[in-house]
Amino acid sequence: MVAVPEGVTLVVGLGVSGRAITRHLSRLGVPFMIADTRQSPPGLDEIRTQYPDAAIHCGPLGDVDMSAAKEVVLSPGVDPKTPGLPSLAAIGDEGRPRLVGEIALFVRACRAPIAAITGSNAKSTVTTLLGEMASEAGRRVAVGGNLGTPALDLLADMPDAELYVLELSSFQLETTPWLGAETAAFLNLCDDHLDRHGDLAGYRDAKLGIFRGAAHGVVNADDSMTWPATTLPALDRFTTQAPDEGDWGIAKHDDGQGDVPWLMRGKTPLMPASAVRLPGRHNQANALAAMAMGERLGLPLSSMRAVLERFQGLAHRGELVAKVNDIAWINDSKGTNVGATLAAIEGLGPTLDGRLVLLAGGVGKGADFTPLAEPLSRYAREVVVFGADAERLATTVEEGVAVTRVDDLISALVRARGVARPGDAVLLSPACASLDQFPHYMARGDAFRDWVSEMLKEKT
Ligand code: UMA
Ligand code: ADP
Repeated sequence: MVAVPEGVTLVVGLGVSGRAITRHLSRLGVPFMIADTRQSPPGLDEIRTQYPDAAIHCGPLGDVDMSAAKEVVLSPGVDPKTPGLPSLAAIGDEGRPRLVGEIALFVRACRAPIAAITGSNAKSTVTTLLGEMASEAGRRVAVGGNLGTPALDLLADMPDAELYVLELSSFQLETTPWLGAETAAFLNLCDDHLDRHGDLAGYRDAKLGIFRGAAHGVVNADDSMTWPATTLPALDRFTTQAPDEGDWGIAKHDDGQGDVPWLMRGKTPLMPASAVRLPGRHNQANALAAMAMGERLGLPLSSMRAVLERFQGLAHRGELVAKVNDIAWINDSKGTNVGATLAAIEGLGPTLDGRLVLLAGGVGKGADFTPLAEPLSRYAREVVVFGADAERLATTVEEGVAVTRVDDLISALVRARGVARPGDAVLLSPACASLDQFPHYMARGDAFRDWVSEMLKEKT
């Protein structure tokens, strides 16, 4: 058993967040110790060199006596229920170490308004859109969180920021006792991370933390799971239908060229839906959510429109990699849950002359794949499954669509090349995390891209 010395902060996890936490504590001059559940976590030697005075424990957390610690700061990938950790419920109890995450430290140190975004899908897209809108309006804005740059690094990188736009995951929110966002959005909810949160209610509860102390909320009128459990000082709602008074939505508007769909605020037309460069209804919903947050932050409509008209989307989200022999190869590796894959199938399916060849599978995180069965029977030529939960996915959908089982993504691509016909789209939207076969979803998307480029070279 190793003990955390009296008054020392324990940092748990040596990943991207853990390293940002150590940098932050070091800047503040707070003494810390580090623990990681893995025997050889990544970056261990670097940390040893950087902080030679900090004690480091590698192995089970149950081997660490945390009772004298000033605080335990947990990385998001580590479950707060891991044996050895103080309980989350004990936050603030006298005489016991508090268990918090990186965002709690960020809130304490942050001196500018926070715009915070959560949801099962579209977080990165809305976070990036809002960041671009603020920047277009001339604001000094820092953008990060679950998106990539850890929130604590933003404080050091841009100490004079006027606004912090943060993408926050359920993992980050469950260890944030108070956020106090100027504007907070909960975009949508579908099965995801159930292996960690137990069930959908537990996952939703964690996400509702986005509203703790918020001055303004943005929720999805079409998804009651995103609505806060308590009354907020101000609330905006978005929908992909015609909006109620004051809501954000999409309705027909006669702009002199006939009745066409426009993004609307109540009865006020904002911009033609066709002017939003990102494709699909789901992205129009994303545009409305970003605009509702932007309006609260005082951003002019002209800046918000300009960004929506030019923003082409992030890599690995519905990204057209190539079109060969009238077959589109689309990388949606960030489709890591059923909701994202549904949006991809329903957005793309009706636009094709041919059909979809879907490549899917990996770690299903306990989700129910049933919602995919009907749209796949309508739009897919074949589903090629691979990875840890391939069999469960196959048995859920195979009544309505042809299914081929393969070992990995490369075999799935080879199979897809064999079955796709002109007019089809080969879509990697796995509805699963990649961690059984790849380090992360980016590596999976890169493997897809690389294979497609090699195929193109062979053809020329
Ligand atoms: N790990 C251990 N033992 C430890 C510490 C970590 O086994 O003691 C494992 C975790 O179980 C996990 C991996 O190491 O499998 C990484 O965990 P971490 O907490 O160190 O993660 P970070 O490297 O700090 O990255 C995290 C987010 N990752 C997770 O929440 C799993 C990143 O989001 C985020 O960009 C980064 O902080 C900066 O804020 C990634 C993600 O997949 C993109 N997020 C999930 C999602 O979007 O669905 C929530
Ligand atoms: P997140 O950060 O929440 O994972 P992203 O913006 O990275 O969100 O998108 C993740 C996946 O969700 C991508 O596959 C993307 O195409 C899909 N997506 C984007 N917007 C929506 C939406 N409004 N509803 C469902 N899926 C969406």
